[in-house]
Amino acid sequence: MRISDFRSDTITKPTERMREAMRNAVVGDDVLGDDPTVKRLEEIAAKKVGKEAALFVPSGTMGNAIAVKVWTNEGEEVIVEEKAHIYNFESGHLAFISRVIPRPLPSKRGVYDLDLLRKAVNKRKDYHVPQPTLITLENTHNFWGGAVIPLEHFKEVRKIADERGLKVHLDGARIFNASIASGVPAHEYASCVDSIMFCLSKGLGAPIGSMLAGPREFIDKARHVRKMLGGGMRQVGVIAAAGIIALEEMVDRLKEDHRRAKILAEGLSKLPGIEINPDDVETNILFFKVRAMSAPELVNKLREHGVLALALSDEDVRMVTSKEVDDEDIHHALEVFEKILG
Ligand code: TLP
Repeated sequence: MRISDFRSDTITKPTERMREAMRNAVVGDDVLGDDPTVKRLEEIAAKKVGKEAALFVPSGTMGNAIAVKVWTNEGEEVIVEEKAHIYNFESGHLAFISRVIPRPLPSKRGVYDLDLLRKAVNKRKDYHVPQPTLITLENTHNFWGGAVIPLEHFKEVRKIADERGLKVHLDGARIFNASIASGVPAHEYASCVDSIMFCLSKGLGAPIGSMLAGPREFIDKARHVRKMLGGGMRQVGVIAAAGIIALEEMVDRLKEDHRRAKILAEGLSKLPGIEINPDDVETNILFFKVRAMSAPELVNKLREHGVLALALSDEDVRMVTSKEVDDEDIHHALEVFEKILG
């Protein structure tokens, strides 16, 4: 049976070019600072997002956790969007590692209400009141269905942060999806924030790894926190080699994933018992509501026919396109949906 896997873009497997680069990678002990392949990846990554320096980390979660730890002190407040991955899906590291208070704010598809944000930033200075020191952004926004956050919003958030000297961290796990969809280079988004994390292991296809980028002094501190968390890796050029291919060869093809997600969304929108607006699908992630049965029930039925998706609540299903699904998989998925719901 054909298996079409739409659970995530984290399922992507390394390309032949990556495997070849991994086999041939020149390596050294990166904790001692002598893995030339990691150094090259960190230079390429920093340059891509226009930052002074970058650090290779094992996961996006660790990259975000390190950034929060470096930018904040215990008991301070971190402003998060209420559906943000960093707040909802990273096992609570804000509390566990950084011991900060998340201040969730509502948004319109990941775009903060500027009045609410300004209010949250300009809190009364009073020793009773925990003071915010960091604002986080997410682009593309996962749980808003891969929404692209406009550059204009980044500029506005920067301005508000500067009113009280706050730092801004971007969870840019899928920043290249945002960039391909909007035509805005990744370094332009990054120029509005103090630090950015982005993943090599999602749509870009590397097997493992994310990058954290920012000012050199920030990255020096981040290297220390990475070691503390057990994220110092030794001959890791073996993996970094795949990351270099990811950044150099895998960005442009993301438009294919976006095109396929749109076709899937349009097909789904015509089916009874499914609620989705194809206009909301800007990149490679789509969420829809199921009315005909529960989301877990639908996902189980899909699985029986070789279509894998994730139920993220009783009524919400998420599907993600990646290099592991082709046009035939889209066709297969729509046929199976029709069989179940049609
Ligand atoms: N997202 C995963 C799951 O955790 C939901 C996925 O399948 O989409 N930021 C964002 C916006 C993410 O979507 C993810 C992973 C991360 C951070 C964390 O990255 P990893 O999985 O490398 O720790």
